[in-house]
Amino acid sequence: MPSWNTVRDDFPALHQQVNGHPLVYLDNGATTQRPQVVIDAVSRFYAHDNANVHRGLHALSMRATAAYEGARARVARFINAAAPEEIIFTRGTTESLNLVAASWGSRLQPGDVILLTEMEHHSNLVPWQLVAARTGAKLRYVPVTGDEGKLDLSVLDQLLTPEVKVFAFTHISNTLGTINPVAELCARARQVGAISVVDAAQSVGHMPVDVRAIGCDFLAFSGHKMAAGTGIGALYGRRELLDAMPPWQGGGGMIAHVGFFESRWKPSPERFEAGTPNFGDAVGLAAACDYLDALGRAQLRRHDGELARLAYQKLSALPNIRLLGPAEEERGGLVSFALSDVHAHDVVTFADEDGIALRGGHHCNQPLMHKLGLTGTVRASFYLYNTAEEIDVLIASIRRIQKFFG
Ligand code: 7TS
Repeated sequence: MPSWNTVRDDFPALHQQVNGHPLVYLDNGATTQRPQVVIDAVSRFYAHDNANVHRGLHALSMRATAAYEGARARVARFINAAAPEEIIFTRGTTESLNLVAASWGSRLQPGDVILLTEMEHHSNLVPWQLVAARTGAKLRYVPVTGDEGKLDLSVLDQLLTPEVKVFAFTHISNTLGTINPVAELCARARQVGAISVVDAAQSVGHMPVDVRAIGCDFLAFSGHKMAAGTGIGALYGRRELLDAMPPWQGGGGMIAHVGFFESRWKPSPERFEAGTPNFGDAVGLAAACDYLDALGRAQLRRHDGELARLAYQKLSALPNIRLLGPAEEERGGLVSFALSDVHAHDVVTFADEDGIALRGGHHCNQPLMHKLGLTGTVRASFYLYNTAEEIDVLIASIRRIQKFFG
């Protein structure tokens, strides 16, 4: 049972020096660190139970299959899906969103509209551009209000017309930190008969997420942003939608019957999992669900939110700084800012000298950056093991950078 007092001890990667300083890891928006229990779960699986899943009647294959399907049930419980069959394992958020766009999106026609927002990560933007080019559907965007970084919902009625067939949006913006009112957006989509797709990459490991309370049709996330391994993630989809969707990749594991000229598909989730899946990391993802739930995701949300608020306050006291995103409680666990006359990459390089891991750049939000007249920002993103003391280290480092650049 993890405890808040000893939480840093659970993460071996945190205990190291970088450039002669204790590591201050503030790049959790890109990927989080893994606790030892997750590393051990994966390593135990490979050491004892490793075999391909669904393919054999021998003991190890049965154990591996039970572990893989157990992980699916655990992930379903983590987001309160109605059934394990509503969870498709993927490589992560990007693959989950590509799956929806390619498979569900294949029914789109000229005249149909895909509604997105200006704060989407490229992975919830480019797959829809691809499907729009293939089908003749058009793209529309809910605008962002400016530096404050909220969705301008005053124009939603004009945008969300009956031609809209899909409304896809992020739960938490990876650049602005904005938490969007996802349940309200899903309800609005439903009113015009559109499906809703939620990008939960930045939310699912940071706060309670309940797909039935949100009322979404699809929800995508990545294991590596919630203390699990890379190359594993999931797509949640409502079962009746999944069962009516065509496969998007063909291969072993997804078929009921194959002839030389035609094949029939298994139901969901197998239909969407062609080839050998990443079962080792699925086991790790289930261990991460256990770990995060033992800490409590409501507490996690409070912790990350408080650090972000503290960082926002302290940064806004500095001169020549432009802060993005909402100042108050609709903010997730990150802060994003630009210093006048210092390039984001220089800030990241200087902070690294102080042992601090940040991210600088467009964060895969190029259209948003263009709209805001920025080439990039510096981002500090927090997780359960970060502390208020680390924010002081960050502020001291930013002061040093500002002094150096005059
Ligand atoms: N959606 C959001 C909101 C994200 O923040 C990211 C990754 C993705 C989708 C894609 O996730 P993936 O696991 O499939 O790559 N965001 C970031 C980031 O902010 N810095 O590095 C990756």
